[in-house]
Amino acid sequence: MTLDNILEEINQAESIVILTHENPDGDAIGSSLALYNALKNYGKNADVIIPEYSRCFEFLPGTDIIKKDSDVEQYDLAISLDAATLKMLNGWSKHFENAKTSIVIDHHGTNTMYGDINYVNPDSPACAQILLVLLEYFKMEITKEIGTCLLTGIITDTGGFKYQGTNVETFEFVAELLNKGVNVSKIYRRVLETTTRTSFELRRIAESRLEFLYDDKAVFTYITLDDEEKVHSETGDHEGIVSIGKCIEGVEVSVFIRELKNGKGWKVSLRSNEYVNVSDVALLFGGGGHPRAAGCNIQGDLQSVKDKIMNEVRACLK
Ligand SMILES: [Mn+2]
Repeated sequence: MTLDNILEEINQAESIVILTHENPDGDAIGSSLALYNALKNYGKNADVIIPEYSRCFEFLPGTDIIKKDSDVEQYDLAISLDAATLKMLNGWSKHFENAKTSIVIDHHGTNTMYGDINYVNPDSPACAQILLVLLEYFKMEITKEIGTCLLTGIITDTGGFKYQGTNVETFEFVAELLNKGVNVSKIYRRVLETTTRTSFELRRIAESRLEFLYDDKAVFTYITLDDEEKVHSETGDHEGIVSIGKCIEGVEVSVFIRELKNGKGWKVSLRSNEYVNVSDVALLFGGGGHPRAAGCNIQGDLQSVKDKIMNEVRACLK
C-alpha cells in the first residue's frame, strides 16, 4: 500500500527535503513543519525549504529551521506537500526533480501526480488532515507541537471550519488535537483574525476598487505592484482579499488579481459560493485548485487579464 511505501522510503533515505507551494498558506507551512517535527522525533533530519512566508506563521514550532534554499545537489528523498503541480514548487522544483525518490502528498483534485509515489485525497479539506492520518498510520506520536502545525493547516484551509470540505473527521481530529493540549483559540486568532497594518491598508485599496459585474453575481478587484510599494506591504499581506467579495449576498464568484514582480504577469485568485467550479476556470489558464477556491497566472496588462478571466467567469454563471 502507498502509505507503507512512503514509510519505507523515509526509512531508507539519508537526506530528505520537504517542499511546498510558493506563497505558502497556513496549510502549506503547517503541513511542512508538522512533517519536519514528526520526522525529527522519529530520528530523521529533513530540510524544509520555504523562500518566503507571512510573519503571521512565525509562532509555529520549527520556523527557525526553515531554509530559503539549499546547496544539496541531490536529496535521497523529496516530499512535496499541498502543491498540485511541480510548477507550484516554483524555483525549488529542482530539488524535487533531482531527488532519487519523490513523494507527493496533497489534497487538490487537480493534482498532476508528479511524484514517484503520490498520495492525494481530494476529499480531505486540508493537506494537514491527510498528514494526520499518515502520521497515525506510521505510529508517529502527534505531539502538541505537531498538533499546533496540523491544526493551523486545518483552520486555514477550512476557513475556521466553515468551508464545504469540512467533514466529520475534521472535528474528530480537532477533538484529538485538543486532547494533546493544542490551543485552538490562539491559532484561530493568530491565523484568521489578526491582521497587520500593511495588510489592512492593502485590503482597503482592494475594497475601494471592488466592482460588481453580471447582475452582481461576480465581483472583481485588483492590487498593483505600485499599491504594494505604497503601503510597504509584506509577504502574505494580500491573503484573504479575494474573500471580501465572496461574502456579499448574491455574489457567486469573487475574482482578485495581483500584479507579480519581474514581469511575471498577474496572479489570479478565484472563489465561488454555490455552483461555479472555479478550478475548471483556472485550468483554462494552466492553473488549478478546488471547485470553490482556485488560482492561475495570466500574462498581460490589467485590462486584458481582467477581460480574459471575467469572460470565462461569465460563461459559468447561471
Ligand atoms: Mn491546502
